[in-house]
Amino acid sequence: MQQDQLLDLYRDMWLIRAFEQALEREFEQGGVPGMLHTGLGQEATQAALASQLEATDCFFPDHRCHGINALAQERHKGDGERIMAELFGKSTGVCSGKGGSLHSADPSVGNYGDNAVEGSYMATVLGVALAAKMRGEAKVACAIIGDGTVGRGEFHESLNMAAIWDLPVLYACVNNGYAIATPVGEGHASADIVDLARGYGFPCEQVDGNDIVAAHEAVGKAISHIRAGKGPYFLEFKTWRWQGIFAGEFRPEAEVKYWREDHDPILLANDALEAMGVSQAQRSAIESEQVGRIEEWITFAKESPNPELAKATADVYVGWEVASS
Ligand SMILES: Cc1ncc(C[n+]2csc(CCOP(=O)(O)OP(=O)(O)O)c2C)c(N)n1
Ligand SMILES: [Mg+2]
Repeated sequence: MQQDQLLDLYRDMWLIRAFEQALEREFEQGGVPGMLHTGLGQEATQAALASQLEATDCFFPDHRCHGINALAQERHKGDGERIMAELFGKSTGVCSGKGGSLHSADPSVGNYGDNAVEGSYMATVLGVALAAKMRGEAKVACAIIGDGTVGRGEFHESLNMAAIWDLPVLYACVNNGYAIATPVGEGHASADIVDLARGYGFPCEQVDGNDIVAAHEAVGKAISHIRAGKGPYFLEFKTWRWQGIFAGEFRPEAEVKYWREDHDPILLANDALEAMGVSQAQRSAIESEQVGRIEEWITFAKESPNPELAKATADVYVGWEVASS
């Protein structure tokens, strides 16, 4: 990978990390409504996907994808701050503050949104892919799912149908080792999800999701395959989420140390940049620039107005406004 490209991805990863850390801080102070699942630790996987999906593609983010959502806004419309505002429930958010973390969507940048039912969009993604195929569009329809989703029936139905109809689907399975607190090897017949996907007969690959160079290359290869009309592709990203589900750490100390200190995606990219001769000062400047930018997004979100009551049902029901009493 060229130095400029790695620097761009490093910048993207820092945007995600700064976003999630600032959001976590604000959440703890009570400023962010609802629940919060962060993508901390998964920045390389997210940057690899966000940097290569076009606005005319489609992706269904999962509950840890604030980073991908923000990067998609930023890259295609230059308004990443609207994802932050959405998480704060403000009227300037991409869904006017009514979507929050799980329902942030903006199809104009390819973001078709998540919902609270894990795995449900494994079915929906087929519809987008089938429509694209029937219209002759070179669209990639991407479903970003956690390892936990693999236990849902829709996972297998989706892979099977994509295979027999040869649909342009990119399955991006983020295997962070746990669903809630269940280790992946206890919840599924294989701890390597790629083994379960292989039976459907299309290309499947497992990649180190914390290695931005490897993750970026794998996504590029998968997208080229799909755009060439060769059907679906499955990628399993091995990664780890910093955030547990409950307060306190439930994972073994050595495991935490490995992922947070020895195999952190940003530190790995930092080392790769150092090896390319990028100075510490330049790397630190990227970090400060992104941290500063995110603080501006936080201010924007905090200072934005709440949604108006009169618009509470707008865009909720198609062609039907509910009168507010
Ligand atoms: C159908 C369904 N079952 C259960 C839940 C509750 N739930 C929310 S997150 C989660 C675990 C998801 O694990 P995984 O897909 O591995 O994602 P991670 O949080 O590890 O990124 C569960 C079971 C849900 N949202 N939907
Ligand atoms: Mg998981």
